[in-house]
Amino acid sequence: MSREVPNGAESMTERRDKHVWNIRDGSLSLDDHTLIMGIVNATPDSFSDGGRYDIAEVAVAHGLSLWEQGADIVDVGGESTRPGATPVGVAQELARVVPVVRALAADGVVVSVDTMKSEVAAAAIEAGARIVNDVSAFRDPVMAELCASTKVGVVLMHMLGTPQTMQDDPSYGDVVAEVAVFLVEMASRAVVNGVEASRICIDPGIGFGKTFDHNLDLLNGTERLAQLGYPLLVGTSRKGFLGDILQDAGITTTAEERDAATAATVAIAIAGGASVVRVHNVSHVQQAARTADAIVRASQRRK
Ligand code: PMM
Repeated sequence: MSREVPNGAESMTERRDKHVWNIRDGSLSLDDHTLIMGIVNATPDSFSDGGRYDIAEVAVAHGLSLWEQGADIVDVGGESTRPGATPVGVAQELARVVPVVRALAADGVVVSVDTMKSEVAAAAIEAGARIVNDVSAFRDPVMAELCASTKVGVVLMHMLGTPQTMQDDPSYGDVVAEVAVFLVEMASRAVVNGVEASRICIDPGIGFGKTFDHNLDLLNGTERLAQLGYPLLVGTSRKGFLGDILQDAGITTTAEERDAATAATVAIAIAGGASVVRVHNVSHVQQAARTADAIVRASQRRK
């Protein structure tokens, strides 16, 4: 089941030269192909079954199916971060996330936990999570130390404000420059707090305190963001701005109907140098990602 780089005795510098992302107990190659992070939202609003199924069971089955489709990482979250979403308490998030992480990790899946809470991250790591995906980039003061001591991979994402406030008139001078400065600062702060640079991945946070134009500017700025010295993750999957683009083109879509639009953004992100894409429909997006990879790598070989 493993698609990982063997965990040898190389130095950190050698590993960075070879373009790997170090995670807990191993590393993921960034050279072979763009990594696909499949999304599992273990939240009741994500399943339209009216509560007929046990959420954990459905979430585990979904995670396994994404893994079998070729996801390199399965990202498990128990708190919706959509604009205006109601925050959930620690106990509830723990109850949603930990059983799903444990079951997937036991099956050999590389699991990341999508959380802003160090208590949830700690329990998820204990249950087998190897990456912490924190959309707040370590606002919880314990998070950096936890990630440093457990040697997990980390995703540090840019968000303006909180999911409750982030879409209240977000404004920037130069969105790409400001997001870049923030990400470099957060990564440096993580390093100061003991997180090895080779474990850090950065993410501009598409849709998190961004207008329609900001999202497009950030995607057009992928190349700048990918040159900041850390692998870049881009998460556009099914997001509202894709609905707006399609609406402008006379195409009305639900979120689930935006996988072709997502695939277009994935190709653009990969052309700009993104190393990881976070998506709902792994099998669909994988075709776009592998195609973009082949084109980008052919041009790199000739340089
Ligand atoms: N987007 C969402 C949740 N978590 N994590 C990262 N690193 N990047 C993202 O863009 C991101 C995320 C919100 O999307 P969802 O509710 O569809 O999962």
